[in-house]
Amino acid sequence: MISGNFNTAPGISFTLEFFSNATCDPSGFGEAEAFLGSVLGMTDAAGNAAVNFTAPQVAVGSFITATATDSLGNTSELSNCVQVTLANTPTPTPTVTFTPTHTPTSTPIGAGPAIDLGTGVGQPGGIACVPVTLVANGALIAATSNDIGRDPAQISVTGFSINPLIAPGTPANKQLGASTLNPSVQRVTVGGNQNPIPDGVLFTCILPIAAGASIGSHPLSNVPSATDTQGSDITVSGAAGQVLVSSCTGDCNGNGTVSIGEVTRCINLFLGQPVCDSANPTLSCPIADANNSGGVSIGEVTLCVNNFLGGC
Ligand SMILES: [Ca+2]
Ligand SMILES: [Ca+2]
Repeated sequence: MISGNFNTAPGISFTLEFFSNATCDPSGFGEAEAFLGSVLGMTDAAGNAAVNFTAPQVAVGSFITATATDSLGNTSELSNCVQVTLANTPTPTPTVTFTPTHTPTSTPIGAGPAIDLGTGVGQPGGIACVPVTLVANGALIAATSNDIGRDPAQISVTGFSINPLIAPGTPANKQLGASTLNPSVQRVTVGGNQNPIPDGVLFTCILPIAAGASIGSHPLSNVPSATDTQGSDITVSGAAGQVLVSSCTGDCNGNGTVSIGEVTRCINLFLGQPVCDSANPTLSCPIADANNSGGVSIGEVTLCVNNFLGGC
């Protein structure tokens, strides 16, 4: 059983169909001999839909193909064939770690406040979305500042997007400010009043990746500072971040494979979820946007599916 969850506009349906074939068409692309099953999403009034796909047993040596269909009945071409090997279902293989991932600052009891940079994943010529997260550990923090450094030859900056949950109009009512300290360091501030900031994402960095950027991890340095609700300086720590550059369309977390959950994220982007989500960075996946158009097409969903079926 493969499960996932959609969250998008209400009343939208989407189907992903899987087929098995005794042989593969000489073109390398699939036929659709035997229907295996489908992942179906129909969102409810709140925009949620659960999807489940039970993959039946498939003969070793046969070929798997897939199509994606949107709510208007537009169906993608059949994907390329993927031959079934010993693990004889198209279930996701265990994920393989190919680069060091964001070091989660596990914050022990009694630790001070921290403002951590996260990991963003993107392709050469694309963008990465890197969240910056406050863990107050009980401190009442009213304003933050982070000096965020990078190699400007590889990674540039188009902007910073405040988490809408703390933006003007919310109880925290915070303003975001950004300035350039030097060609490789940006200072980003969150503040404007003495209201405490709740734990969670402060803002997301939108970072264009050079077309010639090398595949792998590009570090982001982080020098944090903060003041409390009395206006006094308060000591904060902060983890460094990174941009993971990959060429695997749909590999939202940059671990080298596309999981069924990442296929679902590709579909949600196709349905209108933003490629960078400042309120919910775990939904961001700019690497699903293969042509850097700012959105994900049905053809790009098929690329995600192909990388799910055949690996990157
Ligand atoms: Ca992945
Ligand atoms: Ca696109």
